Amino acid sequence: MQNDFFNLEEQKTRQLEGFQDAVKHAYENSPFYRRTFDENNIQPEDIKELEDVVKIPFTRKSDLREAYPYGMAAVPLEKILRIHASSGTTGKPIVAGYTKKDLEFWAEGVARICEMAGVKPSDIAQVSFGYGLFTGGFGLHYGLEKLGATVVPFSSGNTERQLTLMKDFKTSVLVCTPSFAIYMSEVARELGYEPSEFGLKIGLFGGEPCSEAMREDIEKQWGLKATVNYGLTEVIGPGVSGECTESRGMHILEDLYYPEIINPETGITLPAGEKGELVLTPLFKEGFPIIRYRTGDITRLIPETCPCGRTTRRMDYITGRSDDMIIIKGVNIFPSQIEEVLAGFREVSPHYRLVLHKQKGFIKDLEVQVELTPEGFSDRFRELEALEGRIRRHLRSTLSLAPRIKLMEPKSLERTTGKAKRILESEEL
Ligand code: DLL
Repeated sequence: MQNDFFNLEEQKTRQLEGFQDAVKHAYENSPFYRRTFDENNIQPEDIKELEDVVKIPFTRKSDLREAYPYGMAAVPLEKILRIHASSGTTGKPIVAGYTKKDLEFWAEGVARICEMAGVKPSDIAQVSFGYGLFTGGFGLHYGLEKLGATVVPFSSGNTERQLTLMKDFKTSVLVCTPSFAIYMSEVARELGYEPSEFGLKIGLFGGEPCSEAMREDIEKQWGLKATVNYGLTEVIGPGVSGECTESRGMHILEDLYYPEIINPETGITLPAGEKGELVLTPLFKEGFPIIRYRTGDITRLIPETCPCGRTTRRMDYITGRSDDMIIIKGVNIFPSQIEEVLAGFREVSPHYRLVLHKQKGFIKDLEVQVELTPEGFSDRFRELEALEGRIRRHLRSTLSLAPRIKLMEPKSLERTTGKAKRILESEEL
């Protein structure tokens, strides 16, 4: 298996060659890219060095929607062995098709991510991501198998049974979204178990943001080492980047994926270390190649090398999606900013929801619904009112806008076995 300790010069050369091959393959085999490159007067030979990649136009989610279902294919369909899709909230799903080679590279990449997180062939890993069109279940499954771990392919849902088998099978690695890990610990306690007695050692979490407060909560509840990994269907699925045990950002498998950070408004590449939108190009993909894909995810590339010694660059934790940005009365807000403020209050739990009250399509008001912890809960109105006031003041100084706060009883917000849905819209007349 490829490791993540590269000679940096060799790495650059390999990336350039990988990028050139990816562009050539797309141009020669994908009608979509042939058309796009021709329209922009670009030939694969124009990419002579890595700096030239900016000549190539971005691929956007809308391009993939329009190509539904097979418009992005660059091989005859009989060479596609598997199809995944991501639903999103609106519009047609995004479809991804994988050849045998794509599946092999994917599994190898995920295996490396798991190894970085400290998973060993002797581990028993319970995959509690959904198996199906979502890439999480199958993606982690084949990567863990490739690593040699024992895989329990549970899929999501059925929480009580998950817990029973976890105990009986002596599961050591839990694989799911961070919000499901929190929910499982709550259910475990309700059933009279102490989560830390399950013996879990490592958590492989991903698919949605995991704030520091969530991570701490999960580690404390389960007594495990939580690691975060990142990926997306359009590019491959999970396995684009993942944390080593230093927990200081996610190492990108740079021999497989070429990262760039751009200003989401201008599309211009940002200097090293600055925060912007992540653009990714997988360098090996045969079935549905994708070049310079605008992920919508906001992060930065960390310029310093990691104390673990791996030479692959790290990306910081995702602070939001460019399309998650809420604009109220001219103020730009990311849900992660609100989450950070809430995390500073020990009286509230990591469960929250943002309700956008809209009028004629515009956001008129923002309501932050946040659940109290059992310790934070009080039947004294005055205490709750004071807490509400403090949260509101903190949010106002961070956001320059004071949202409505609604304190909710413990365990009253809906729990999820997959990705948490934090934003709701309500149209007022
Ligand atoms: O969520 C792939 C995946 C599965 C990654 C399991 C890791 C583990 P999609 O359903 O296409 O694919 O959703 C991709 O989810 O663009 C991000 O906005 C978000 N996302 C994924 N991982 C993280 C993460 C999978 N670690 C979208 N932190 C991406 C924050 C994440 N957001």
